[in-house]
Amino acid sequence: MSKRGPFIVIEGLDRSGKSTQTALLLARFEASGIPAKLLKFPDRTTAIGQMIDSYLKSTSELDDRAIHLLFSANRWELVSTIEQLLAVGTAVICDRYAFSGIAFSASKGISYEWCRAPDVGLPAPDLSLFLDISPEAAKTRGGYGEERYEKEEMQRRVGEVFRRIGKEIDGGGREDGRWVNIDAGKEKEVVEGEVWALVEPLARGVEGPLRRLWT
Ligand code: NYM
Ligand code: MG
Repeated sequence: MSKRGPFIVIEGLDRSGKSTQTALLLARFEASGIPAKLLKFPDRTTAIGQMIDSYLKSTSELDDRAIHLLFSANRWELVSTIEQLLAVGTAVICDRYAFSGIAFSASKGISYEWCRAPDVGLPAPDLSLFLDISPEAAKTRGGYGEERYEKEEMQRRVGEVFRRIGKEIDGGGREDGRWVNIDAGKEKEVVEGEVWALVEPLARGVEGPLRRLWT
């Protein structure tokens, strides 16, 4: 049976180095001659993504649950793209995914279960890497931008929810793939090496069907 592409997700707080590390990971795939595509959530290019973008930039206001569902819909609209890439053996690297959806909305006070529900059944990553950085260290990295949620206190709560998600994925015996915390306070070359060491065993393809999150 031919292998499908691996589905790799990189998560973390704002300023944890996700964009840098996903770009470096894509370069590793390319240097190894393995087809790979980098996706980013939210995908601000779609109609739904543009609504999310204006919410994050505070040029529009939305109910907390309404914006949560838009973030989720923004993933669902990319599912067929993800499935098609993986099926032809292309690796998919995602900068944020459903875990960000839960972590950010639950930290606003919406229940964890409610936040998770719309993402149940999405393609499950084979490996999720959490770039672990303290909100204090994140703040020193040039400070936060102007977007909603980029406040130290909010990031602290978001980090707590991420930790809960990680424990459930790794400890629940579920078919949701692996979750690994990486110390993102280290130099970017060191983090990159640790990321690649975890991804490399999957890089040339994965056996077995794509699993579904939380099913
Ligand atoms: N975010 C991202 C959510 O609140 N829910 C989601 O489902 C996703 C994917 O959007 N502060 C938040 C986290 C970020 C913000 O993401 C924009 P980025 O990676 O900074 O562009
Ligand atoms: Mg950001």
